Amino acid sequence: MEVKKQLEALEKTLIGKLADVSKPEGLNDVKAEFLGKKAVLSRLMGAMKDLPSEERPAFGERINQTKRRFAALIDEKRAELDAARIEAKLLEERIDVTLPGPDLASGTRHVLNQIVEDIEDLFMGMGYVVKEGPEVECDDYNFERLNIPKHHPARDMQDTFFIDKERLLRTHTSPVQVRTMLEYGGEKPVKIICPGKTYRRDDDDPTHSHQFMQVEGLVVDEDTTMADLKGTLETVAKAMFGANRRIRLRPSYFPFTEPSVEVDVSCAACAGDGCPMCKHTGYIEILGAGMVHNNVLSACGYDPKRYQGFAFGIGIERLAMLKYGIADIRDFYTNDLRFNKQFKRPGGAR
Ligand code: 2NL
Repeated sequence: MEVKKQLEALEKTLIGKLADVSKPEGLNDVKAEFLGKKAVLSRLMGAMKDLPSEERPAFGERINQTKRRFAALIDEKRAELDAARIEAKLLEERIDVTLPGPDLASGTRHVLNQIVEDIEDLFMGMGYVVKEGPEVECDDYNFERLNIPKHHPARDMQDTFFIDKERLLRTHTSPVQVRTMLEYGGEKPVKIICPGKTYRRDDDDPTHSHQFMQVEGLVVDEDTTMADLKGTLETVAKAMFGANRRIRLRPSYFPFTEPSVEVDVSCAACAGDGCPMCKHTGYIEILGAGMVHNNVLSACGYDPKRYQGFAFGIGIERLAMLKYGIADIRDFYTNDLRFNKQFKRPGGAR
């Protein structure tokens, strides 16, 4: 039983060495030492030929058993080390997906565009289509078909940026409505809003800018009345300034509407009682509107005997100044980030 003891001692040595191995590569040396050609086991196998032949099978089997056992111990250790290596790698590469991301500097939608887009959303919800058009226009669409006759003061060089005799920078977005009526061919109902940049020859000061934003609206159909206009504008006033606001119409004059009105909204600061904000009138003017002039309908291909329409024009800067208490219109165009960022909306751009 000398061999048995020897093999048991060998196994103990192997287990001891395996315990010291910390990397799979280290197992190769151990394997060579215990199972290689020059290993003790191989030498014992070689010594088998000196044994009496009847003892050889049992001896050989014993050695082979030990070989399998050693190989199994080494494989086991290898599997253990491989698993530990993967575990360590996973741990090292672990990402905590619940950590907040870095604070990316995001821009701010310009306050004027925010208001324009709010108005677009409101009107799209009422079935209007948003129409845009060129900023360089012809006299015909900007003035002539809008019942602004030759020699009208609005056509004066003083008020309009002319490019040449025929072309100019549009002074309102009305030419987009003219284009749409012509496009629709005098047959189908019109229900559009037209946002965009407009230009007037003004000296810039706290309340005037040579470039400004407008949203105009136009509805043309077979039974359109002033009551439709008033209800629509009330909806706008409540959406822009709050559900408790009321509106008031005052007679006014525009060449392209008849009758024409100026629209006031009840003062948000004093609820109509009168305060410095509304100059003690209880109301603040927010837009102009009216029923589309028959001459305009005719000039744009719609039969005034069959069709009526209403239209309105909103100056976006003035609206924003009222809504946010901004004193100088030029603040919109200076692009001072300290100004622009005040209108950042929570949760994203809109
Ligand atoms: C204002 C007044 C207004 C319109 C614009 C319009 C357009 C067509 C036909 C008739 Cl195509 N009218 N637009 C009508 C009334 C007033 O704007 O003070 N805007 C700032």
